[in-house]
Amino acid sequence: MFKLPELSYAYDALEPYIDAKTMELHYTKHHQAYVNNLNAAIENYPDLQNFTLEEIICNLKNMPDPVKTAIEDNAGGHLNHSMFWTMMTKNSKAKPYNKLEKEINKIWGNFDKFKEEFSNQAKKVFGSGWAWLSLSKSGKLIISSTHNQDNPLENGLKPILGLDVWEHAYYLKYQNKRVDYIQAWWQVVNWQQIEENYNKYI
Ligand code: MN3
Repeated sequence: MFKLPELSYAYDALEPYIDAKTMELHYTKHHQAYVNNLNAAIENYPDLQNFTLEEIICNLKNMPDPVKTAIEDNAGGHLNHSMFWTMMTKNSKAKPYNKLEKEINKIWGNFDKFKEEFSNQAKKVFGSGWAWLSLSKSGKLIISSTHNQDNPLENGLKPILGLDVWEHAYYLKYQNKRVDYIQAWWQVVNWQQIEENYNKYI
């Protein structure tokens, strides 16, 4: 059965950018609910219980019809949030600094241009969803977004950076001001982890 992964920092570690109350609710309530609902959905399908999360996400179309939607929503929610927690740190460097930095500069010209495009993508997500930086099949970095809890893996992309723009991720502190949340979030991006994610795929 799937489990909530451990958080490697305290709920208040990302203050003032991500407030402790939001962090706690997001992790202990929202993420936990995705885990619980995913386990409930696969309860009667023993063979699915041996799948990794990634295997489930990459095989959504083969999931049993009665639980297909529940699996899509909750496996996605579990994977997205498991990734998201590791993509943030209180010891954030201002920007990527290695191979990823070079590649970003090559494609967008400089980091600020990249940041602007990613932020715009995040701002534009209508309703609930995520903004992503991923590697395409041909190994090119691309910015995209997904709705609800869809993950870029479903489209054959390899996600290395993601931003949750569901209201539950920011409403307590930022209310309707998603743009302010996006701007603040850049202060806690764990570029060391994002570089590692990138290196894993290239
Ligand atoms: Mn969320």
